[in-house]
Formats: sequence, C-alpha cells, structure tokens
Amino acid sequence: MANEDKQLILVEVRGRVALLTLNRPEAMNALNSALMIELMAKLEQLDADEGIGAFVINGDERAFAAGADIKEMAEASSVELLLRGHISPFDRIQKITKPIIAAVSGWCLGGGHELAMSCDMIVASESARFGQPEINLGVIPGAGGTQRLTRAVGKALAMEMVLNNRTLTAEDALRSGLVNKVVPVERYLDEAIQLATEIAARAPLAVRLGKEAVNRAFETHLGDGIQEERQAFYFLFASEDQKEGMRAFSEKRKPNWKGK
Ligand code: CO8
Repeated sequence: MANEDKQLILVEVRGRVALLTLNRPEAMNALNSALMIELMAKLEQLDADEGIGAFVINGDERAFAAGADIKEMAEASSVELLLRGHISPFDRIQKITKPIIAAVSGWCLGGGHELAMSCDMIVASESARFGQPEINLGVIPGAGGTQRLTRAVGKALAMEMVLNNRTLTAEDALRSGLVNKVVPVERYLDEAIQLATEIAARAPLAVRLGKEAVNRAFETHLGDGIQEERQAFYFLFASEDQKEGMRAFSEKRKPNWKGK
C-alpha cells in the first residue's frame, strides 16, 4: 500500500461503540494534519450514525500520542499555520454530540494530551505519562492545553507542567482529577470500551444533554449554566425515553430506550 494511502485512523465498531485507533506507531502517533483531518471526518461521520452511542479513541501501549508532529510544523510560518487552520480540528471535536473516552497508555504529550483532554473522559493505563513539553521546543500549548489543563488540575500543577515540563504519572493524574481511572496496561483498552459500552446503553438523549451540560460548566457562568441545565431537564420531559424510564421504574422493569 502506498504510504499516502495508509489509514491514519483505524475504525472498529463493537456494538454501539466506535473504537478509533490512531495509527502512526512509528512516530509515537504524533498528530500530523492528515491524521487530525481523518480523525475528525470519521468522528463526525459516526456521530451522525444512530447505531453509535459512544466513542473510544486509542493510541497504542507505547503512546496515546506524543504531541503534534514536530517535523511537520518545525519550519512553518505563523501565516501558514493560520491559513492552514492547523489547530482548527480541535474546534470540531467540541461539536461531537456523543461521549468520547480517551484510552491512554504510554506517552500522552503536547497536542496528544490536548486531544485526550478534549475527550469527555480518560481511562489510563498504569504506564500513562501526561505532559505539556512545548516549553522544550520554545513554544506553549496551542490546542487548549493552558485552559483545559488548568481547569482540570488547578493552577499550581498546570504552571509546573506548562512552564517546567512536569510530567504526571498515571497515579498523579488520578489524584489531580485529570483521569477517571487507572488500570493495568493489559486492561486499559477493555476498561475504556466497557465504560463506553455502559454509557452507550443508556438513554441517548439524556446522555447527549448531560454531556453538553457538564461541558458548559467550563464555558459559562454558574447562573447561566444552571439555567441551561434546567431547560435541558424540562426538555427531556418531551421525550418518549423520559416516560419510558419513569414508568419502568414504577413497574420494576428495565427501560427500553428509543433515543426519542
Ligand atoms: N513529532 C514527530 N515525530 C515524533 C514525535 C512528535 N511529537 N514524537 C516522537 N516522534 C518520532 C521520533 O522522531 C522517532 O522517529 P524516528 O524513529 O524517525 O527518529 C519516533 O517517533 C520514536 O520516538 P523516539 O525515538 O524519540 O522514542 P523515545 O522512546 O526515545 O522517546 C518521547 C519518546 C519521549 C515521546 C520522545 O519521542 C519525545 O520527546 N517526543 C516529542 C514530545 C513533544 O515534544 N511533544 C510536543 C510536541 S508540540 C505540540 O504538541 C504542540 C501542539 C499544538 C497544537 C496541536 C495541533 C495538532
């Protein structure tokens, strides 16, 4: 297969979960432009598929992703980066409506870490290492790292990571609230898929609005967020699934979700 034909994102559908695997193991899954464009195209296509309820994004055991592709951008000018919209795929990830779980093992650095933080949850293997090493390259994080990291772990740790390349172990990341769980390397992908499978089996509209509402907490004032949450709560009473869920509770049976 000619190199330019190589699939940079492998897709496997398991029930209602789509597993997307970054496929540049020879470069520690460094995120070049072609990979990011392919990732977004596949996420958007599967997001529109009613058969899919959640995503898992995975790298490999050695690296989730070791950052943006340094070799690709090393000689770029500011204007080229701007015109190329080098970082704009990261804006598109925010518009994906279904939950995305990052399954992280090994290196999760720079743009790779920003990709993981753009997901809704992170399941980490014990070998996972999180960092923003851009300072070593004479730059700073450019895909939301200074903002999402600070919100996730607080100012003290974020400053150390961004200014002095402090790397977090999986345990550090769990303690500081960056990841949901840490499991042995052999199990991290299965655990991420299990979590995604459980969420994908839940009432789809409530999952969608729940994801949206939690993410709004990072973008809006408390009062506005609470108002938006309330509107979403009321709105769900227009769904068949709300009636089904509450009736099933009274009838002591499992609900049968329709996503309507
Ligand atoms: N870009 C390009 N190639 C890379 C990258 C990268 N980020 N990381 C690793 N590689 C390549 C190496 O060059 C090497 O290739 P080759 O075999 O051809 O020499 C191969 O992957 C294996 O890597 P190493 O031999 O270095 O493996 P080690 O086990 O010795 O080290 C490390 C692993 C520690 C992960 C090391 O490779 C490293 O430090 N990588 C760079 C990490 C880094 O600085 N990341 C930040 C990049 S800047 C960034 O992410 C800014 C984001 C801005 C927006 C995002 C837009 C998409």
